[in-house]
Amino acid sequence: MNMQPKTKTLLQKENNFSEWYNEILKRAEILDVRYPVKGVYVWYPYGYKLRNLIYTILRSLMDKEHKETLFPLLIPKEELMKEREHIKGFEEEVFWVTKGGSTELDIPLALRPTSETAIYPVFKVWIRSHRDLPLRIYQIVNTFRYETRHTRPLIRLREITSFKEAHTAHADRADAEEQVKKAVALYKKFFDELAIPYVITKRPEWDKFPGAEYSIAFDTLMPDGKTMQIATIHLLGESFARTFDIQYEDKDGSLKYVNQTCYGISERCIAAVISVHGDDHGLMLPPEVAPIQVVIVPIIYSSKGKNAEGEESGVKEVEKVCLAVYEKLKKAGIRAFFDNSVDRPGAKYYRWEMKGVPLRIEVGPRDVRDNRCECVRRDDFSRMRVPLSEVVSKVKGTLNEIHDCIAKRAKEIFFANIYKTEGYEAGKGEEEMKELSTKAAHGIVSIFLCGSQRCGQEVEEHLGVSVLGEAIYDDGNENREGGKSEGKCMICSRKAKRVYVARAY
Ligand code: P5A
Ligand code: ZN
Repeated sequence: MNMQPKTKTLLQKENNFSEWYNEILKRAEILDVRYPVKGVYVWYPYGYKLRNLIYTILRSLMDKEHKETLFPLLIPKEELMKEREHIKGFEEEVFWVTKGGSTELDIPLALRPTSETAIYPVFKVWIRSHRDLPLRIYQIVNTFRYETRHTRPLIRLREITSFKEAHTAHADRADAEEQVKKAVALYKKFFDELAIPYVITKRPEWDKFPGAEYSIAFDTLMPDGKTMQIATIHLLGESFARTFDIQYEDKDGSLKYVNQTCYGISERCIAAVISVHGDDHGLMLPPEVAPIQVVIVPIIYSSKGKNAEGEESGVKEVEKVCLAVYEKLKKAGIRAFFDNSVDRPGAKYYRWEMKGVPLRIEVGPRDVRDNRCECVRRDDFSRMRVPLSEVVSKVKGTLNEIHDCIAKRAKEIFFANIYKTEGYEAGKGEEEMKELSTKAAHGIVSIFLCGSQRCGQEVEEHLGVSVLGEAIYDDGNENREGGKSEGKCMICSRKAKRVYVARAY
């Protein structure tokens, strides 16, 4: 497989994020965008490994309280159409299978855009008694959405390949609301492990999931100043239960509708890891999810392309030490790779920096003599000499440090780009609107808004932003501390709460 690009120009994440993003996907071998269907892409093996490591974390968090299942991709038209609000929201996004060979199907089949209408008819037969509750399941599948807005790899797909969707049923609303909180906590843990900062908001009425009572979303900030929704959690209440007749027999023998929630994450979480942490040298992967955590590079050529020491035995010695280091790391459970290819060290550095390998170990003849190696960190390029006897413990410690540094840096940038306004409570002047608009071009702005759709949409149009929603839950946003939590709507002057607005993906 020849997937190595020839050009080595430095990329510019800050100046042209969109180009940077597309180049990184190609050069780091994450996704091949040459598949001839719009919004549908191919995972390269390296990208798929990254995907699997990220989803292993997600799975292990889910498995604590959910059972993994697998439902069919095809949904009969009748089921998909049952829930009025739900289908209103999705009907323009559904791909249909209408033929088997040349025969028109009696019942058209939808490719799931999400699986409520595949799963809930089965919940109806699975759930009999209060003893069956709570029921918590999830699946990781591909879903299809006929997106009409600009499609983008990992971000806006027509085939979402890695849709993790959870569906739960509860005896009452209190238990369902408790589940919403648990899901928020679970997603917080997940994004914390990926070192991705976020705000958590309750979406406005007009932007909630079709069929839900309310929706909660996680949004992160992309390098171009736009937010991206990376997870959503919905309280469904009884609406789907009534539509699909999901009832259980309570302790007193009465029949009751279940109360439901659902929540989901897609490969946007991978887009976030790539975009938030990457730099002009390429990917920068948190060690937990890096397919290769440590790459070992023998330094046996001088800058002139010759063996620096000019002796064969030196080469062999270096290789021997590299192998020994590799074995030690592997034994310790570290994903190490010994790059013994014929490429020059410079080419190797370039390649593994592009691929986001957190730590590089270099071994040259002098290191062999001194029983040591040299470690170079991907996050700050700092170097450190390490005695061979300490290599495992030093690598482990350094990988942990790298995670913390990456997380800290991402958080600093994120919170530096959340702007809190105090003075724009109502009757805003032209100047103030301009200032708000400028700030919203770089990040997230917190303003006072009443809950009405009219005021929300006026702000959206005036500032060219989306209303993310009311900030809820403790999301570690120091920025929110200290300011007033209630004020007057900047449009209509009525009583209002703090709401985040931003330009959104
Ligand atoms: C929750 C899971 C749902 O579909 N049903 C089951 C609920 N919610 S959602 O908000 O519509 O989608 C969940 C998350 O999926 C991401 N997402 C996408 N990612 C890539 N391409 C798309 N076309 C796409 N559409 C949605 C979002 O992160 C969303 O929060
Ligand atoms: Zn208002």
